[in-house]
Amino acid sequence: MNSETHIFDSPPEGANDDWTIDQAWDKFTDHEHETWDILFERQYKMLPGRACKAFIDGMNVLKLDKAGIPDFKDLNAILMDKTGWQVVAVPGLVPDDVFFDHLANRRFVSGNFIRQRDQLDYLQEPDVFHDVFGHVPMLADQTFADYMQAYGQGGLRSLKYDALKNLARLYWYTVEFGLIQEAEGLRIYGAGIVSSYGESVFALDDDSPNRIKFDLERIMRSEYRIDDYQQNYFVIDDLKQLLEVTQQTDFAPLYETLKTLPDIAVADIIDSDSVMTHGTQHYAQNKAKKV
Ligand code: HBI
Ligand code: FE
Repeated sequence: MNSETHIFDSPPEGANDDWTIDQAWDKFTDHEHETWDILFERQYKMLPGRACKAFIDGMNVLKLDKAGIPDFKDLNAILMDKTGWQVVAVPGLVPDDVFFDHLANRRFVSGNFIRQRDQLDYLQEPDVFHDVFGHVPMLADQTFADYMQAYGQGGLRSLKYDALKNLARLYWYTVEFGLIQEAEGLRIYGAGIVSSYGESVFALDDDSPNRIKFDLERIMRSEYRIDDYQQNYFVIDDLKQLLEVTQQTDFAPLYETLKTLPDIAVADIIDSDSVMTHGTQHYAQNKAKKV
């Protein structure tokens, strides 16, 4: 995800050919389980009125409020039954084709480590808290689960069209930083927001970012920042919209069109945007990414 982060060319020593490893749940120390509990406690309080319904339902059905780092065996028993997804452990970032292949087969990869206590808000690579707390609840939703698989299949195809850059932006602005308009108000479904203490408030309450209605082509032209909170968020009407637009779009001609259009800079608004909240954009700090 982060281009500065080292990615091995082949699976490291001890990993399987598909880059997975044994979670070795018994090997996590009490200290590491407590780190999960600290992060969980802090985020859990944030969720009511902020996280979308599917996320809250997913947390509950997966029993993520149980103390300690979840044992994937228990988690997968419920998740598999619900939507046919599984969580598999990997050492860290995996190559794009490997990542997409797992998604296309309804497997979500999770980093098999947890951040240090002095880095509760800062992460270079996704750890088990970001991957499990942030991503897995949404995978208990049938529509979102299908979207993630469709995304993985599309990801594999995008490599053939040399369009990874465009498709990665779709992941970024939906799966990681997506907002959803629910009847009760604006809510978070993106894992990068929901697993971040600061951004879960910023994304909904701060007056600096723009909140723009979801538009597939627009998103695939949009640059993003990995070192700070987002300045543009994209808002879907419901999860069905994500799945349908992904299934119904013929991406091959779209990629051709995209190659003729300029990229859109972070924080920019274009004429065709349906802007729900115009940001003040006074929030321009160069701080470390908060995950
Ligand atoms: N590897 N472990 C891991 N987690 C990711 O989120 C991830 C990855 N490799 C590649 C990747 N993401 C990107 O291709 C996506 O952002 C599209
Ligand atoms: Fe993520």
